[in-house]
Amino acid sequence: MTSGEPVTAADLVVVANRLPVDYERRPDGSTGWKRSPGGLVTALEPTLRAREGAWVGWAGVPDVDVEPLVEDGLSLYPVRLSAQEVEEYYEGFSNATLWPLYHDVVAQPQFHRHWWRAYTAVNQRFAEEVARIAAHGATVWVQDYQLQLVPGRLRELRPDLRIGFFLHIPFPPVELFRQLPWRTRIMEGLLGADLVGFHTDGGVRNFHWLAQELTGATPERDPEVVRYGGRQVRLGAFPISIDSKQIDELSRSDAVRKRAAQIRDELGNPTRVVLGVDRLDYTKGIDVRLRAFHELLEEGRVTGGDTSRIGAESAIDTVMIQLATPSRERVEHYQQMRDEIELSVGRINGEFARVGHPAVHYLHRSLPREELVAFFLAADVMLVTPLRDGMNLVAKEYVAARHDDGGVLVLSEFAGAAIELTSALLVNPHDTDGVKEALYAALTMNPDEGRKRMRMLRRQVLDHDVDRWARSFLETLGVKVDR
Ligand code: GDG
Repeated sequence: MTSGEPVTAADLVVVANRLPVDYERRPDGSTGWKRSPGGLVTALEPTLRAREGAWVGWAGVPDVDVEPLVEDGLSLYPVRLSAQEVEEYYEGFSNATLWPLYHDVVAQPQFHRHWWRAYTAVNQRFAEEVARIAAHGATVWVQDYQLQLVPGRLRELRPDLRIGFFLHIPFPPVELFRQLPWRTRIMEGLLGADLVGFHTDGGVRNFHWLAQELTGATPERDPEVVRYGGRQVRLGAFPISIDSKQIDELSRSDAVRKRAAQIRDELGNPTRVVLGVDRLDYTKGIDVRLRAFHELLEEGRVTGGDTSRIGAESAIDTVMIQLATPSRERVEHYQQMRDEIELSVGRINGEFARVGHPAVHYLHRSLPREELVAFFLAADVMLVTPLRDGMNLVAKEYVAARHDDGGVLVLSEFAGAAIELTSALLVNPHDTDGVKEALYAALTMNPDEGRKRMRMLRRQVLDHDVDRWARSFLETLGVKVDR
């Protein structure tokens, strides 16, 4: 799949922790690249291709030196990370310090000076690689919390560049951010950009305040601009989205529709199917929805696999499916949480399943895209209950997959998506009774009302896709995007 020479002076450079391909060591000893298609690459590929575009990131395997490559016409520049750096910069500072801190401290962040040192060293390396390959006056778009020092370092190395930064996770409230021992360094790093983007206005406000408090940046008349180091830094909310049309089309295909019907059949054709789809992460509130479902079973308002229980005739015959993609399995909090979730699933099934008919179906693996969309189409109720989430693309994907206007979305107020998806049943995930009642309301919703809500949700998601997101960020940064 690789051909051609990588560009040596790129006009537009995307910098992310990971490349859009993974380096693979195969069982037979050979090595190669596997595409790992994500929303970001889908959104940016046309623009990157239309210019002399390049992508800088880690190949996903430690301690390998790989040459720059061209993959489907896109120049990719791998950054080398040692096994120790993966442990300290990625699993440590990124995923055990910043991730919990930025998600409202739903788990305790760990502060270690050697993790911070690895984070600064790796950010420096990314910045140097970009400085080496970017053309004079090029545009650089830095992605996410793993690379917050890159804009600052890059500006020192290459003041000629136009630099944008987008944060995919929430930017935390002032009081929480101030816990970070290196808070001023992070703010200075981000202020190296010309444009700093967040999912929501809340992120913009938190950043605006902290920039003044920690770095002496001064406000401008425009509330989305601060002055720092003699330059103007623009801030803005750019809610990310999905390739809505692609999911809509996939969900209309014969294969996916057939598979959706088959899934319901395999579940024993229950009256209602409830679905959760997440990376297995403690921010996603998987425990919250299991608790709500468990209580509805205990109260006899729904029945799981065992329809022979006393009082079951008045209960709604409901099956829950939780798909949990393996994630960050070497980080301690994730191991603990996995154990807790699997314990809950076991308890619920122990009490409420019948042989061959579990009440909760739990899969800890990643599924192909088509299969995922078939699950969306098969589910009457989608439960998205994060304690905190930057956006949550799953909520938008569910909506895009419901070309039949069917299905009800129950969505946490603490997901960025709640700002746009106001016709969902919005819940506070800390309020178990509230989640339980919303789930029951979704299970018993009048079909006309359900369709009305879904139509409104679909209008929003189909009009605001990931292409529009990327275009609006780049245009605000001053890049002319022509397609
Ligand atoms: C971060 C922020 C923000 C999941 N399981 C499978 C699978 N997935 C796909 C989903 C979705 C993606 O993974 C998950 O995206 P989310 O947005 O829900 O969550 P994070 O991974 O935490 O993403 C988040 C996002 O960045 C973008 O800015 O929205 O707030 O935390 O696309 O469909 N895909 C396949 N099989 C699976 O089993 N194929």
